[in-house]
Amino acid sequence: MFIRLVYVVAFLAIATQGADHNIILDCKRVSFCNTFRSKTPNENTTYKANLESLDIHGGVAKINLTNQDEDTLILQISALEGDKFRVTIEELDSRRYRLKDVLLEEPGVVKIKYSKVAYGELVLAESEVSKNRVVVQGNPFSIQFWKDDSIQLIIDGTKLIMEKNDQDEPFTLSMKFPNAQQIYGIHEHADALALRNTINSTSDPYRLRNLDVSGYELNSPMSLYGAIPLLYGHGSNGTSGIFLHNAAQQWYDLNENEVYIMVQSAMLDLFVLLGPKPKDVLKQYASLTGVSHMPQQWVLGYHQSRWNYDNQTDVEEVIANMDKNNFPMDVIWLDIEYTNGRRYFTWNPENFSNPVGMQKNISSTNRKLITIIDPHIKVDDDYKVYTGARDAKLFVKNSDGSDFQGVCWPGMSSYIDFLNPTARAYYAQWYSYENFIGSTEVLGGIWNDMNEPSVFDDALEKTLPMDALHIGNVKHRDIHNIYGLLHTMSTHLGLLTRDNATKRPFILTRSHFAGTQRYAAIWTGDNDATWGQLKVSYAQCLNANIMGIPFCGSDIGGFTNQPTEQLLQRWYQSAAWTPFYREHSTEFSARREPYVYPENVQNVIRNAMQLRYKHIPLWYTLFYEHTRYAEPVLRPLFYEYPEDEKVFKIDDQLFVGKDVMVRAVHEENATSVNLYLPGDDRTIWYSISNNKSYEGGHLRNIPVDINAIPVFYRGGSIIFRKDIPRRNTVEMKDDCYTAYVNLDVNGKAQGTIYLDDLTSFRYKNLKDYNYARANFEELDSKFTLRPIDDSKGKYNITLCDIVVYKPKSNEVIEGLFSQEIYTKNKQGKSLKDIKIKLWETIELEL
Ligand code: MIG
Repeated sequence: MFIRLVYVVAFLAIATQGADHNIILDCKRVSFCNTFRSKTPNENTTYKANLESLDIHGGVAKINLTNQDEDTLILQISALEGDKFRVTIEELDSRRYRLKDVLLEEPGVVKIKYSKVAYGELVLAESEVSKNRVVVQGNPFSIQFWKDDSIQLIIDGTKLIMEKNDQDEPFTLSMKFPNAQQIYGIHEHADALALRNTINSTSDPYRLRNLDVSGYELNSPMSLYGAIPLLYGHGSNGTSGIFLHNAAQQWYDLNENEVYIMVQSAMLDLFVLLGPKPKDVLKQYASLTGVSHMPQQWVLGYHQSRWNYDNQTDVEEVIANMDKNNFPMDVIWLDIEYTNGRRYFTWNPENFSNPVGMQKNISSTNRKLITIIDPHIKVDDDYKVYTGARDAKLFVKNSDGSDFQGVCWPGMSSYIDFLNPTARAYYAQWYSYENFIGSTEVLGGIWNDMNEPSVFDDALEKTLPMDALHIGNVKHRDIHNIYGLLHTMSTHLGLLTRDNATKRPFILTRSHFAGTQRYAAIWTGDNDATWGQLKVSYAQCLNANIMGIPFCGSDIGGFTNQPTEQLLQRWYQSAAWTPFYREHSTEFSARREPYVYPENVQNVIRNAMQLRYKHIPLWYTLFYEHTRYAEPVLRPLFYEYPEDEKVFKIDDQLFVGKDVMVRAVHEENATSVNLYLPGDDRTIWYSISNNKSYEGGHLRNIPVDINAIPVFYRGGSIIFRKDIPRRNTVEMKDDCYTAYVNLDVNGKAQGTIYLDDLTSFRYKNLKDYNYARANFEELDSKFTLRPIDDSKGKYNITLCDIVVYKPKSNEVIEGLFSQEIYTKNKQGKSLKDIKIKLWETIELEL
């Protein structure tokens, strides 16, 4: 009780004041950051590359770096399949930690067979005619990465520092993207998508160190819950990237196209992604860290959450109220209070005395349940999850070898050492139906929170101490940023095993790292009920998407404090276009389920939610395309229009796939909003919010009212929707589709549709899916659906109708567009009566 009170008070204080800078460190208080930020190597410590020392072994080039102090470092360069290079630098006697668990597999090496030294430069390539080359300059030491005839990246070796002291083994790395006009990436910060300059400013560098930051601040380089050390150097002439494969604390100082990185410890292991377009960089990155698997379809519906729904009756009433008021919903969530004293994998015997009965009731309405499971384990001799881990020595240790203990929600707790595969397997088996007593299939997913990990009584930064030990005496310092990733690996294994790998696990995680996309979705944590937080949620999820994690969302309304009705409505409208669509709020705010509001507010929210549900087929197809092409589901404008400088800083607009563009309304009392329509005078944007079409290539000011935010379909696209309002995705299953055909200037349009069994891995293991391309040409009014590949699925659909959008005149900069609705084919047969086998080609004449 005491602990609870303390944190209630702390929480309230934090919620109103922003983050606590006594607890969260800035660069000045982190010794290596403070010293490195202003330090450059001197005459004696500057490294040169001894080009004569070149030794190519197994296709990998090794070169010695030395300075006048007679320190020697080993530089290794390898060329990788798919337009990538890898660079490592370490001491001769290096004992630096080599990260495991992050990469999909050991990347395939392309052997370096060509090397040539001339004029103090060494050229390395697969062959003399290779398009990808590395040029190492001896003195001054630099490494250039070439693609075709352009330098994509230069590492400035004269700024390299690599040290060892009692606590740390920090290093620096300095680089420049010659083609770049803008740097993007290094998730996760509450800042603009287009990163700011931090060098020579009062700002700290951007920091990556996973922390439980309550009350996080906007426009800040302060680290949040996740870390993805991937960065894009982007310009209209080309894009390339780097991925620093290192999970220790790190800081990034930016200045135009230059990046200075300061890292606390572990290996300097850098992947260079040669681009040349944002799409290529992302694909190169995904080839290293993987893509997400398909979510079950219900996960794309609406999620209703709250800290906390108090008891079984509360849960059932929320669902009943949603139904009574016609709000669609797929999932109800339970936060920490459902457990017996925050002992995860148990139920509170009073308030959740009949979990099985509750889940039956949830299931009878075709809904699912998701519950929270955190990584800290209550120290309690009567709690088997604890005693089992303690006896098998599966907890993180203090530096003296005893089990680490710290305070978290349950009181004194220990922390599973997820670096240890045995510990992952141990924790995983608690998810089984036998061990997690009272759980059933209706428990469709798991929420992993507090996994930075959060430790309340740690005075500095509320997490595990740097010198805590993991298996093999690995210092926590070296793997801190992957603790959450490892936690979700274990949970994923647990859910897979629980259902004999027949169901796609769904996990929501707060902490994340590169590779998290393989296991989990993320949300943006404890945001606040402000307009600025609504705006930044787009930037954060766009950034997550270009960092390879498509499944992202923010707490609708803001976690802390109370949203105004207007803010809440705008949030529902904007979040409908982010992959993860959940309302969630802290126990210190008033209830905010949509039905507690007056009817006019309810109507706006209901419309937003229904618009989301109408587009479920689009979301589902986009997730498939992500698995197949490693394309993000949400895309910033620069991703689709990389040459157009006008889009580089836009982050309150986004693309869902490539055909839907949305502008969040994040301004209070807006009666109009400015937005940019990319493309040129041959591009048409159809607004589904005001039924006008617009020409591309212009900044526009567009009137808005509370009923809708601007949403556009791209001319040339076909979008499949299910327009009949239902209570959830399950009940939409057999509904007919409407194809929205959005003609381009040539009277043509194209789109894709994907279908499978919605829940299993048969799409992956047995090719049990259908993926088809739709085509429409105005000239002959023919609508064609053609299978894209030789998949084995046998899925039928029907079309309720086909709606064709077309500008009224040929030269419309802005004007109402015409809509033609076809419900029959030319022969007069109702479209609804035509069974479309998605594995065959079908032509409909309209
Ligand atoms: O310190 O489980 O971000 O979504 O409701 C707060 C209680 C702990 C933080 C999560 C929030 C969740 C809350 N948790």
